[in-house]
Amino acid sequence: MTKTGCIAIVGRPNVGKSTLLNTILGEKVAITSKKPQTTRNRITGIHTDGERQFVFLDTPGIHKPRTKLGDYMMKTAQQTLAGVDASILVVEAREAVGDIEAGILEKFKASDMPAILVINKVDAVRPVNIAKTIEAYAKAFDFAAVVPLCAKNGKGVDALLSECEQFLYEGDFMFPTDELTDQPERQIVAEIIREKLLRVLDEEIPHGTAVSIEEWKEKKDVVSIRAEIYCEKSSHKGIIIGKNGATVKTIGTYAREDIENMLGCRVFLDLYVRVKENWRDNEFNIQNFGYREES
Ligand SMILES: Nc1nc2c(ncn2[C@@H]2O[C@H](COP(=O)(O)OP(=O)(O)OP(=O)(O)O)[C@@H](O)[C@H]2O)c(=O)[nH]1
Ligand SMILES: [Mg+2]
Repeated sequence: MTKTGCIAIVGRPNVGKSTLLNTILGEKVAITSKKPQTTRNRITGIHTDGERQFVFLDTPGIHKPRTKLGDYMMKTAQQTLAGVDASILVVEAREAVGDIEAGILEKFKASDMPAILVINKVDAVRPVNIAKTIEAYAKAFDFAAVVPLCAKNGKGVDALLSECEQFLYEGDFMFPTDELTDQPERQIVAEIIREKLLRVLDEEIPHGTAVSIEEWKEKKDVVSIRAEIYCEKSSHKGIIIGKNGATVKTIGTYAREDIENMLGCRVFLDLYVRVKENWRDNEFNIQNFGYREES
C-alpha cells in the first residue's frame, strides 16, 4: 500500500527553505544564496522512500512585493498553500513571532492547514533561544510538531521526515520513484547561472537579473549551451561583464562546474549580457522569462 502527500515549505526569505529541500533530497534541485529572495518559482522536490512518496513544494520567501515579479512570487507562494495537504513553516530562532510569520499562521488558520514548525540554523544559535522560539510559536498556533534542525548539515532532518509521515494518505505515487524534481534540465541550468550571479555580484544587481537559455546543442559527449543574462541597466551590464570580461568569466566558470556535475558530461557555456530596462515591472517580460502561472 503506497502513501503520498504534498507538503509546502514556506517562510520569510533567507531562512533556509531551499537548503532544507536539497538536504531532504540529497541533491541540489533548488538554488540557494546568502541574499534574500533567491527562489522565484515553486520548486517541486520528490522524496520517495519505499512505500512513501513525499512531494515537497519549495516556495519564494514571503515578503512585501515592490515589483510585478515580487507580486508573481507572492502569488506563487499563496497558490502553493492552497493546493497542499500540509505545510512546514521554516523560521530562525527568535523570541517573538514575526509579522510575516504571524501573517502565514493566519492563512494556516483560515484554511485549517496542518503544519510543522521547523526552527532552522540551530548550529548558529544558543539552545535557550530555541526554547524561547518554541514557547512563542506554541502560543500562536497549534503545530502538529516542532522540529529544530540544521538544514545545512542535515541534523534533525530525519526527525522532520518522520513527523511529515502523518500527513501522507494512502494512494498511488504522483511521480516515478526515481524522479527528484519536475523542473526541466534547461530551467535548472538557468537557475544555476542565476545562483552564481547572486554569489558573485553585490546586493541589488542580481535581484534585477534573469537568465534565458537560447541554445542547447548536444553532440557526442559535450553539451553547448548559450545563455543570456538580462539586467535592468546598462551600468549593471558593465558590472556584470567586469574589467576585460573577468566577472562574467568567473560566473561562467562556477556555473559550468555545477552544470557539468548535473549533466555528467562536458559543457561549453557561452554567456551574453543584455539590458531590458525595468523588466521586473513588465508583465510581458516576466512571463517571457518563465515567471508565469502554471495552467
Ligand atoms: N548556519 C546555517 N545557515 C544555513 C542553514 N540553512 C541554510 N542556511 C543559509 O541560509 C542562507 C539562505 O538559505 P536559502 O536556502 O537560500 O534560504 P531560502 O529560505 O530558500 O531563501 P529565499 O529563497 O530567498 O526565500 C544561505 O546562505 C544558506 O547557506 C543552517 O542550517 N545553518
Ligand atoms: Mg529559496
